[in-house]
Amino acid sequence: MKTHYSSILTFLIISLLTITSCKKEVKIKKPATPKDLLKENIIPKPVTLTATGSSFELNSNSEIHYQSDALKPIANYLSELLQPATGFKLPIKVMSSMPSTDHIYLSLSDSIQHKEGYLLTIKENGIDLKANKPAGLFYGIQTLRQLLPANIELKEKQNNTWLIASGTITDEPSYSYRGAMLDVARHFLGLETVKRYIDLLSFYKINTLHLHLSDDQGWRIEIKSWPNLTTHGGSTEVGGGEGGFFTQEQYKELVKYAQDRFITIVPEIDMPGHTNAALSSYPELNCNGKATKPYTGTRVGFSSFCTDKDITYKFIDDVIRELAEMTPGEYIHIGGDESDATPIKDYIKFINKVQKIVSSHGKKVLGWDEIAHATLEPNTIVQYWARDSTENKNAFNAVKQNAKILMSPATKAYLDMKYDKTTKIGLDWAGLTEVDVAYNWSLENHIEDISKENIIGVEAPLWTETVENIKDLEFLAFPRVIGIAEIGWTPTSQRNWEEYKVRLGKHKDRLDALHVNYYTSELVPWQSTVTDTVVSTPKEN
Ligand code: TNX
Repeated sequence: MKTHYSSILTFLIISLLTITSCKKEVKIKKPATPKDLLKENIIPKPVTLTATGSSFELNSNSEIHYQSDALKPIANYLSELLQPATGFKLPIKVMSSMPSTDHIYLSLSDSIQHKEGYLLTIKENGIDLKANKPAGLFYGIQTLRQLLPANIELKEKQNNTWLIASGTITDEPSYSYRGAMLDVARHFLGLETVKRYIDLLSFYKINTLHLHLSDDQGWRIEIKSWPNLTTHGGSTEVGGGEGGFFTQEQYKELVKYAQDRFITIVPEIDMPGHTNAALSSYPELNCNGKATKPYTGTRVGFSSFCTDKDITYKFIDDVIRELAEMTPGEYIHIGGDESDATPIKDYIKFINKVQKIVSSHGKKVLGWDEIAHATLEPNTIVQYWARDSTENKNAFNAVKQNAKILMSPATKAYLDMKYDKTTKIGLDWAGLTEVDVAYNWSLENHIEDISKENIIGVEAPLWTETVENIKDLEFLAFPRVIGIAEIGWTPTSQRNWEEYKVRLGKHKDRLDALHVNYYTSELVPWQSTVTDTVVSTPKEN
C-alpha cells in the first residue's frame, strides 16, 4: 500500500513538472491588434495594396535580418532610423534565408523586375521586404516608415506600441527620373541645409537632386584649376550677402550623403548666359578682356561667355573635368537658359562644343529646353520649363532629334512661385501655384504630342532669389514637392486631387514630427491623429 501511494505521488510530481516545463516551451502570443492597410496614407501612393486585417508589432525583441553582406548598410540604416523613437536597438544579422518568425527580412530577388521596385509582405509574425536592387529596399523602407505611427519620426523615445498593418504592397515608379532642383547660386545654402533637403526628399522616393551651382550672383563649387571662381566669384549673392561655396571635399561629402539615400546629384554649371560670377572672376573669359563687376540683383539675360575665344573652351573643359571626377551620376547639366546676350548662331556653336566636352569626360548632357536649338548628342536630355504652349517648340525640336524630355513646366513644377497673393516670399511670373495646381497635372498629358516614351521624368526646381534659409526653402517646397514626387511615381490613372488631398492632410503629424516648415494650405484638410505626442512646429512664413 505504501509503495502504491509513493508511486502515485511520484507520478503526480512528474506530471506536474512535465506540464510546467511544457508550458515554458509554449510561446504566449498576444492577440494581434487589427489594423487596416487600406486606411494607411502612403505618399507616393503604391501601385497595389492588399490588406489582411491584422498587424505586425515591432518590439524590443525584433531583429533585422539581411540576405547578404551587400545589404548590411541598408539594414543598418533601418535599425538607426527606428532607434530614437522606439528606444529599441534592433540587432542586424546576415541570414541567407527568411527567418521563421518575428523579424524583418531584407533580400534581393529577380522575381521583382523593376530596378526600383519592391514587394513588401507584412504578416503578424514578420515582415518580408524584397527588391531587385538596394534602391527598391530603400523605397520599401520609406513605405514601412509611413506605416508606423507618425511619432516614429521623433528624436526622443516614445512610449506607444509600434504596430504595422498587415498585407502586401507591390510597388514601382512610373518614371525613372524623379527630381528636385535647388539653386544654391542666388543665395548660397550650405551643406547642412542641402543634407536636410536630401533627407526630406528621400522620404518621398525622389531619386535626383540637381544643384544649380553657378549663376550671375555667385559661383558655388571649388574648381582647383581656376581658384578665383570661388574666392572672388563665390563671395556674393542676391541682396549683397557674403555668399559662400562648397569645397570639393564638401561636395564629395554631399554626393556620398545623397548616394546613401539613393539620390543622384546632378551638378549644373549654367552657360553661356547666367555667367557673371565667372566673368567677374576671370577677365579673359570676356570678349573685351575686362572683368565685369559682381552682381547682386535679380535680373536675367545680360551675361555671356565669349563664345569665340579658345580660352573659354579650355576653361569649360577644366571645370567639367573636375566636376565629372567628383560626380558618379551620369549627367552634367550645362544650363543654356535665357542666353539673351549671346547671338543665336554663337549660342548654337557653343552648345554643340560644350556637349562634346561633357561627352569627352564620360558624362551625358542635361540642359534647359533652349539647348534644343543646337544639334543634340544622342543621350542629351532636354529640361522643359515653358510657361505656356506658345513656348513648346523647344520641346518639339528636342523630340524630333530623339532626345528625351525632363518635365519642369514653370506653371506647375516651379517651387519658387507664390502659392497665392499673400505668400510673402517667392515670385509670380509663371502665375500663382496653389497645392492643387502643383498636383493636378500629369507628365504624359501636359504637352500634346509628347507622350510617355519621350519623357524621362519630372523635376521641381526651387530658384532662390527670395529664399535665404532652410525655413524659406521648406515653406516653398512643402507640401508641393510631395505632390511632384507622387506625379513621378504613381500612375496617372491612380491619382486624383480629391483623394490625394486627404492623404496629404494626414501627413501633418509626420511633417510636424520632422519639424518641416510647410505651407498649411487651406485646400488641404490637415488632420492630426496623435496630437498629444507630436511636437508642432511654429510656422514662420
Ligand atoms: C527663370 S527657369 C530662370 C531662372 C530664374 C527663374 C525664377 C530657368 C531655366 N531660368 O534663372 O531664377 O526663372 O523663377
